[in-house]
Amino acid sequence: HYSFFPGRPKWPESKTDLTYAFLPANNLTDDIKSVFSRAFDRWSEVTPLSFTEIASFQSADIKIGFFTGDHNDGEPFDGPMGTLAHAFSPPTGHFHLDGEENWVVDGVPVNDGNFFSILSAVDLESVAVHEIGHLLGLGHSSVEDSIMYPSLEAGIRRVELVDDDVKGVQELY
Ligand code: TQI
Ligand code: CA
Ligand code: ZN
Ligand code: ZN
Repeated sequence: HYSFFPGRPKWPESKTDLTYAFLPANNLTDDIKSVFSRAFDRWSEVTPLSFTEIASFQSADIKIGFFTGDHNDGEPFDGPMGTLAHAFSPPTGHFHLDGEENWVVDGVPVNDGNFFSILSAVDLESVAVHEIGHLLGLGHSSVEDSIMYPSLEAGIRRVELVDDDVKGVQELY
């Protein structure tokens, strides 16, 4: 079953048009950016929310960036595996990903593709859909195939919302 963060934080009722931006220093390719766009679509399809990419990192509601190690928010990243990403509850909008993961985009490793990196491959879209759930106010779910279930096997893709995810987010918005 789905859950919320303590105090049930959510984006204000008046703010259904949310914007997002990528950390300019990351210089992400269009392929990587489109993964996030698809991940946002999954959630906008079942809520009154819309998500639009804007250029200004400063003024975006949701700020997406890849970081390595300590990046000054008290939650340092840890290299391959362990923590993959973290997102803060509304209305903070910070969405950080560990730049040292062996990210896979559409089945293809972003960095190299050597045997060892394939063993720890993590599907970027799956993590993005999960973290956006957190950005919207969802905590973890006890339903095993839900997007918000707190575990994902290496190399596995899990991008489709299930009933439990939809019910959870629709209770908020
Ligand atoms: N990052 C954790 C997560 O997003 C951060 C976290 C731990 C957290 N406890 C929390 C966030 C409680 C909110 C509430 O869950 S992670 C997965 C999954 C992570 C884990 O890097 O461990 C995914 C990121 F579900 F596979 F375990 C993405 Cl999909
Ligand atoms: Ca890590
Ligand atoms: Zn961070
Ligand atoms: Zn989580």
